[in-house]
Amino acid sequence: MPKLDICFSPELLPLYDLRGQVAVIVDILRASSTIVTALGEGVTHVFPVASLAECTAYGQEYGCLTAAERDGLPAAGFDLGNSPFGFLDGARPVRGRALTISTTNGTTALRRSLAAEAVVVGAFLNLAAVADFARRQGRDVLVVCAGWKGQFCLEDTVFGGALAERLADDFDVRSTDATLAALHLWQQGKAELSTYLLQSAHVRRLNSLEASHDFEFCLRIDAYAHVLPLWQTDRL
Ligand code: 3SL
Repeated sequence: MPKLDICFSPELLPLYDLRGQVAVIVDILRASSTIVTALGEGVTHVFPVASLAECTAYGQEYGCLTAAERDGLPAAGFDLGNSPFGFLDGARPVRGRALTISTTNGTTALRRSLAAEAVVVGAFLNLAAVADFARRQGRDVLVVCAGWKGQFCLEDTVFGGALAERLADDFDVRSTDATLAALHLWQQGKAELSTYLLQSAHVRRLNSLEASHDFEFCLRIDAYAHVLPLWQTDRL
């Protein structure tokens, strides 16, 4: 039976061998949720990049929309920040456009995970799509939590627990303490997920940036149940 494990921070990635595995990149607040929303709202594909300079360069080379965030705030000089509402509120048409995005933690975590056999972006918004993909692949899964500047994040870990619960019949979700801990946290919080995660550091950070509506949106389980951002060559 394949195994599901959880890497609590990209800083821990050197401890894992990604080869042959499915890597699920998760940054619930907000990069992975924003990428899923963008694709769900008709963006054709996404170039996730680590640096702002790359974001500018991709924007120029491909003529695509640019989105960038640093320290929770939209970075200057780009079309959009990292709020899913940038793809929803209709202020800027996104359907049919490509997008490049750079965020503090999420897109960097993805770029650092490309040694995996398959790389997908996971969020509560597309939990079903990620679980279906993992089942079809039948390979070991590593959930890579983007965290915050190398530190553990509650919301990314709780997502790992939610995915482990969905896959519990088909995957070994009991062989690492990381997955056990994530399952316990998810089971503790799932009945009142928003209340539970209100305690988390990043929610407090977003609230101070007046982005609390983003938080509620990012917890909508399976709102984009069929959106699967899958890394192919150089894009999702
Ligand atoms: O670090 C990231 O990748 C971002 O998702 C953080 S924020 O939610 O935009 O602050």
